Amino acid sequence: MSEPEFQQAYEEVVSSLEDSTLFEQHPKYRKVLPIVSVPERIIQFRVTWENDKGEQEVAQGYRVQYNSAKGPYKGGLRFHPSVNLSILKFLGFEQIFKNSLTGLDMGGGKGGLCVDLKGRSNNEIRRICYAFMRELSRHIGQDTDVPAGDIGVGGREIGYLFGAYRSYKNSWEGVLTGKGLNWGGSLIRPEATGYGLVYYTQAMIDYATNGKESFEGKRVTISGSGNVAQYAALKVIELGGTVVSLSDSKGCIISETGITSEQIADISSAKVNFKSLEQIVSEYSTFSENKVQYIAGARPWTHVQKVDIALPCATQNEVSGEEAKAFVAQGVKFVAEGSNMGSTPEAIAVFETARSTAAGPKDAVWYGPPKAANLGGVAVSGLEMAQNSQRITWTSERVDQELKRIMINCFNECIDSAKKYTKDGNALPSLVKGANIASFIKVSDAMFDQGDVF
Ligand code: NDP
Ligand code: 8G0
Repeated sequence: MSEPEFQQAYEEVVSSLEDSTLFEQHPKYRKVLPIVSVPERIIQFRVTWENDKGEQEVAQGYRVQYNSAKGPYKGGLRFHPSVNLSILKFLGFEQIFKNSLTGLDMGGGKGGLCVDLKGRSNNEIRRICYAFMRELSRHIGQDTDVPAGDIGVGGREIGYLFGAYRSYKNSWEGVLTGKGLNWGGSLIRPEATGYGLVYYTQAMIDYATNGKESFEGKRVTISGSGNVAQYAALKVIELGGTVVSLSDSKGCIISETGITSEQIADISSAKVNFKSLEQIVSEYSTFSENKVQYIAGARPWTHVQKVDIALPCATQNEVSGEEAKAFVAQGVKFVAEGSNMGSTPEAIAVFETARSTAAGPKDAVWYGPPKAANLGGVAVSGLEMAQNSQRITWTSERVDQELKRIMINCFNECIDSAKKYTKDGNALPSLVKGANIASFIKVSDAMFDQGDVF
């Protein structure tokens, strides 16, 4: 079967490992690859509901339960017309390794539904979520598999999915994360991926400049305008940076002086109602007071100038090799991925070459891979599970502090593993190789201990 996205994610991990000294130093780890690449279980199911016109619709639902050596399967649900098994396998495979880097007890999984929710009524969205959970509820549970949102699944959908689970199973339990704050959710979960991405990038800046620079005064290009992009942008602004772009599936907005937090608040409320950036820019007063440029059908990358930092936060393969070259040419020094597999392999190669051939840390381009840079979301999901088990709620200060600690720990682990196992490690460590090696060792050791690999 042709599974291009999964193949791409798998090959990135394998090439990091093959480039390292891990297999030379410990040949047993090679045995893990053919085992860990096969999901423990894939559930594929029919989802059917009545639309607002009284017609029956049907769509394909999935849950890929990839690996449970380190804890219950954990990972989001994507509701998007592009959803297929290759995409969910790539996301599930990434999730296994990412989750191990959080330091919390979580396995890896991913699921979703091939559907476009855009333009559907609240009632129809509720019926779709209930129909999806009618089957999924047989396969998940707080100690088995704990899904959350992802593209197309936000707080509203998690509410309906949780209500459906509760009703079908007669059980109120921490079976989903990203829940409402008044019914078992964790403070800072909505913010976690975007905030964590910025904390990870801060650690990159710190390392490269020996603590001399920060987000203050930096120009940042961001793609996407959903959950991850919004909170990354707000944190960049809070830390004194300028957000020069955002985007959606139809186009991008560019602001030389910086998109404001008021504009982001308007985007946030309009996106729940499926408005495009083009509509938002023409309808909301925050955009008439503070003009931005809208470019239809384009990603922001080659339309921004004098940028220091790039944070892709929309979807997979949204940075091409050519766009990566344009970043390097204009002096971008930090790229960190909010989206999963945001960069193509060609783009990663461009960034990694610009790191390994640099004269020193300050001249290098630092590439923060998604399985490290965006793990803040699933990390706070793990903290939500911990709070649910204890039946208590932590303060936002405590969750935010834990999130920072987890992001910085993860950064240090990436650096340490790159130094220990890569040939060019000591001078300018590769974060992508470090993340792949560190996480592969953690997952592999758990699999050996439990007899998954022998
Ligand atoms: P949202 O659904 O909230 O937002 C997605 C954004 O990306 C929207 O602006 C959407 O545009 C745009 N987008 C989606 N698909 C495409 C496409 N094919 N081409 C161009 N633009 C597209 O999702 P999230 O913000 O939650 O997720 C964004 C990325 O971050 C994903 O890769 C996700 O896997 C990853 N991620 C999310 C985490 C989380 O906690 N939510 C955690 C870790 C990673 P439009 O509005 O037009 O639909
Ligand atoms: O919280 C989660 O399990 C979750 C949700 C959406 C995306 C991700 C991810 O790490 O990609 C995790």
